[in-house]
Amino acid sequence: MAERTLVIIKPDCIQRHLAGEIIGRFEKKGFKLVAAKFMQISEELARQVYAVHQGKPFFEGLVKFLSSAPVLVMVWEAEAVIDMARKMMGATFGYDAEPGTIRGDFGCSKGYNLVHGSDSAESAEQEINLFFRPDEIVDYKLTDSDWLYGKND
Ligand code: D4T
Repeated sequence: MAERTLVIIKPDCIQRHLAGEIIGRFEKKGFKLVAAKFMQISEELARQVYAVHQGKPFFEGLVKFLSSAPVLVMVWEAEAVIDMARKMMGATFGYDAEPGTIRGDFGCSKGYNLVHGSDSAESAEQEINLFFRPDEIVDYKLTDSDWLYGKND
């Protein structure tokens, strides 16, 4: 059963010209892009995205960072996409993320981390609803989808 996840290509990733690289990784993995929006996140929306971290010492800095410059917000769809996308992103910060992961390959910061991915089905639903109306999510079939999962049905 396909699930969906919200991915944000964060301000540092856009400024470092890495958006295409990140999109390419998800495309090549086999994920299906079903929604995308290039925008600058308001401080108010950034607070909502990271509401679970409210009160933590890094919260204000995180809100400032996320709302500081444009981002690309996307919804990707695949079976088990939430877990796979987070594995592809790696540990929270580049300085200790494994090589081969997005953060491990492209980041060495302890403050900026290039991408965001939903961490559960519940947060994916909540985060997708923060950025997209249902009619902004496109339902379609990828022509190679029968070859992705190795099933005969
Ligand atoms: P996100 O949510 O951006 O995909 O990152 P993670 O899921 O990998 O990490 P997280 O939820 O633990 O942290 C959310 C966000 O807060 C920033 N952060 C985190 C920070 O600035 N200082 C910190 O000490 C921690 C733990 C980075 C990501």
